[in-house]
Amino acid sequence: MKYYSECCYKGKIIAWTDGKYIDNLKVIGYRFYLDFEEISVLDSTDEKIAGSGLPNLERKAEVYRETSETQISLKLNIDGAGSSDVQTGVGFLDHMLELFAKHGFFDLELKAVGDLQVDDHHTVEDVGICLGDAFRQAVSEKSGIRRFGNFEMPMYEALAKITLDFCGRPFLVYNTPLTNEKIGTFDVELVEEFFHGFVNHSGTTLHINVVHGSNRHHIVEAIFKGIAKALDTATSVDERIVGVLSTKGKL
Ligand SMILES: [Mn+2]
Repeated sequence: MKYYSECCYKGKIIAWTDGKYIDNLKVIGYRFYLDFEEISVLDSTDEKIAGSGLPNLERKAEVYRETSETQISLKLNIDGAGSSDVQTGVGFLDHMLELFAKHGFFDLELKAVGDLQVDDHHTVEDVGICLGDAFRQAVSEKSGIRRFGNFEMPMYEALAKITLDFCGRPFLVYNTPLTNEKIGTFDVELVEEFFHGFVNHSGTTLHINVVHGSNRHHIVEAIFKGIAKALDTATSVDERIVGVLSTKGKL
């Protein structure tokens, strides 16, 4: 056990051996192997470990998606610092994703090349899809995560009430006073498209209820910030949770 305290790090991360999770090992940068109650630090390049079905200790994901309409590469670290490098060609979406990363403490690198000569639709929708894929990958088996998250986010006169469940069942409630207008050159209706893509690919039940608000920019910003906060909670680890938080035993 001598390496245990030396190598602890933030977050409850678990080691894996013989189909059993071992709680309260907190490891980043090392991989542990539990064998007959002894823990040894092994090189992460060790093939035995790399191929042994260890859970995703680092809670990171990389997604690449290419269609005839868009080409998107995305890197996500759920346990980040809120840094971002986002280039989608859609300025308003970049702004939303930068503040999403900042307020959720996610590190996000995203580059999208889409058919903006048509309009922003495919790019916005496909970025939502890739972000959803990344979250699903990064939480892996969802072991230890709080699963639920909610936040009421004000932005001046606008108030967005966000409620989500990282349960594997995609469902979107999108209840806002937004009408089909533009924010700058951005079509407001694409916000709903973005979250449809996100929900379907992350496997979340997401309720977006904007209680009130009049400025379109404020309303959408409140939505993105509120979701960032709710996701930060839902994906965070509660040390009391053993396995997944479900009576079914699976999420
Ligand atoms: Mn703004």
